[in-house]
Amino acid sequence: MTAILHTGDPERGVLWQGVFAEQMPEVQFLCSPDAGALQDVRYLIAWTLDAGLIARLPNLEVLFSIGAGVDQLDLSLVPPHVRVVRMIESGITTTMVEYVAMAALMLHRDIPFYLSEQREGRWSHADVLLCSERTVGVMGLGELGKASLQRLREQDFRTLGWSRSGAEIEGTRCYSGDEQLGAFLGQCDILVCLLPLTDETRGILSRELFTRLPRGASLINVARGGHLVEPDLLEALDSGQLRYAMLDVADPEPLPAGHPFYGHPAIMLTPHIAGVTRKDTAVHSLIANVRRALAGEPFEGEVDRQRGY
Ligand code: NDP
Ligand code: OXD
Repeated sequence: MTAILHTGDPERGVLWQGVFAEQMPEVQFLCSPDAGALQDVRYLIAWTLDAGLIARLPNLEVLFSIGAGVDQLDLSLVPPHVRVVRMIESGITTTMVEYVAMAALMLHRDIPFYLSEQREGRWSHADVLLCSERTVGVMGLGELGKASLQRLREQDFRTLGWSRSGAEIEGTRCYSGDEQLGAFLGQCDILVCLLPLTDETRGILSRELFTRLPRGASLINVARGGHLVEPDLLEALDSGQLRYAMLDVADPEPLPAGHPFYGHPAIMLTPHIAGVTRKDTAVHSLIANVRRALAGEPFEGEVDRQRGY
């Protein structure tokens, strides 16, 4: 019998096992490697990988990521013929869109400034602009970047997008590639990073990039901690080149105790909760993709292993 093996959160495993039993009884759902015959496992769903486990799955065909990103999976452990599929599901998209909208509004309305004024017992004002007077630029125009831009437009922000190959998005001017990065950055009052972490994008949020933003711009990083060069962010905030940063991701996670980001008045931190894989919705995306695998149809969210996303 064909089997799918789930690793990670045991509570989620038990819940998904029940859904598979009802909706896809032809595929055995294993909640742990000891729960069945590993030679039957053709599909693995995981957040991170264990080298020992991969070696025990001789018939693995597809690795499904629990998350939208795949950089946390060490793909060097996975034989080249195994296909890799990222998670596209409404729970991640909805929570990410809500987070980006909230973060953009918080920075737009100077909430980090007011929080630190409150802590100092001061009652002072910053200038109030309209959303329509502020430009938000999103790096990465995939599933999450496009959905976030739609909400930002609905909030009346001026919006821009940037990606590798460019995109056509009504109401958002889009830029592509290294040649157009400067023109994009030069207009962003608030920059949102929604890129995958690859060899090309690691460290992209650096001094060089910050100096291309208008002075006093703010940063929202909801992608991966590895995109950010931490000392460059501290320098840009301290010099006034950047005004605020809202960071949902760090490297490593959790950020070690005593790290300068924790107490920095211009930085707001959240512990990687921007886009959350929802147990109740993600299982249906997984089932739809397993059906595609069985039918030999293309997956939703297949990763190009050469490109890294
Ligand atoms: P997609 O794969 O759908 O989109 C990726 C986008 O990034 C594409 O537009 C792609 O360009 C662009 N891109 C990739 N490489 C480059 C490059 N070198 N230069 C310019 N653009 C590039 O990803 P998602 O939208 O689904 O997710 C994005 C990331 O968000 C995930 O990889 C993950 O790291 C992060 N994430 C974080 C979460 C959190 O809770 N903080 C939750 C979920 C995801 P092109 O269109 O040309 O291919
Ligand atoms: C993801 C994440 O990639 O949670 O989905 O970061």
